[in-house]
Amino acid sequence: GKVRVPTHVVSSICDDRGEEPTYAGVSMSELMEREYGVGDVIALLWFKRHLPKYATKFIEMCVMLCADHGPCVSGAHNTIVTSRAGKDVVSSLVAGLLTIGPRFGGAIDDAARLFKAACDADDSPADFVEGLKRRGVRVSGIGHRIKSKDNRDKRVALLQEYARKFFPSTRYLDYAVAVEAYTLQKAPNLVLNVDGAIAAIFLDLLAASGAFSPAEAEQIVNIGYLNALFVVARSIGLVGHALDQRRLQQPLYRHPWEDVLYTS
Ligand code: Q5B
Repeated sequence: GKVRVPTHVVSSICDDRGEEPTYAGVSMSELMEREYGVGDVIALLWFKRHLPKYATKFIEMCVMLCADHGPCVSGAHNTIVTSRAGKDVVSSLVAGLLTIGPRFGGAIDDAARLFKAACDADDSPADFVEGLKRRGVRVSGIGHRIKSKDNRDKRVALLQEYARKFFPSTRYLDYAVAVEAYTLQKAPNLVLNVDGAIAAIFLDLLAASGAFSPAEAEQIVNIGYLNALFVVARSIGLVGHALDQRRLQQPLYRHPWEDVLYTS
């Protein structure tokens, strides 16, 4: 019989060999005819399945609400400085993206891992937080530089409101909010932040939408799909910052001496 020549690449994302490319078997024409959105495209390309409307809308909300958070955050600052150094859009974008990590925007995966393990084990919020403290580990998804108990993050409120209205279960979100109630007793800025809210609600999507098996949910959390949502979202804002600096013809950035404490 026929023997398949071994391939050097295995890919399950997009098949471009036919008349039109397909995303998880869905053709470009079908995407247009059915008026699918970016949430559907992410569902097809990343998770290789259709997700219910409330879930794709949630993904789109994450992208929209995380698209930008002003010029002062780590990512935008790096992008602005790079653009002002005369670099191209791609270099400026990448300079900003490289700041996304455990402290800034990239705490979603860790928050999901921590909330999932603790909630599944029925750990009380106090045991969860104090246990991490003993290990010298910060609670990912908790804490913000400018948001606090009295200056809530509207993005978090909007995401929570949406999940409570449309999700079949908000068990993980409820757990994250209980953790926040505990951490707020320690300091007013230890709020559930946008990374933590996305993490908890995504866990609810994985657990209760019926679209994923428990093993698939576990794999998605372990591989690290969720920080990628922030990466996709913030790329929109970072490109904006890069182009903005060019449009405004901003000169090379140099940090002022008076803002540096020289200790040498
Ligand atoms: N402490 C976010 O800290 C921040 C603690 C904690 C236990 C915690 C911090 C943190 C976890 C990572 C995370 C996502 C670094 C944030 C985002 C997107 C953004 C950004 C924007 C956007 C802020 C002071 C004292 C210390 C700490 C303790 C702080 N956080 N303890 N668990 N989670 N969070 N990141 O204010 O005893 O004095 O040593 O790492 O979820 O990135 O808009 O800016 O859209 O762009 O700088 O929203 O919370 O405070 O580091 O000086 O800590 O609080 O141990 O205690 P701060 P620090 P002690 S959302």
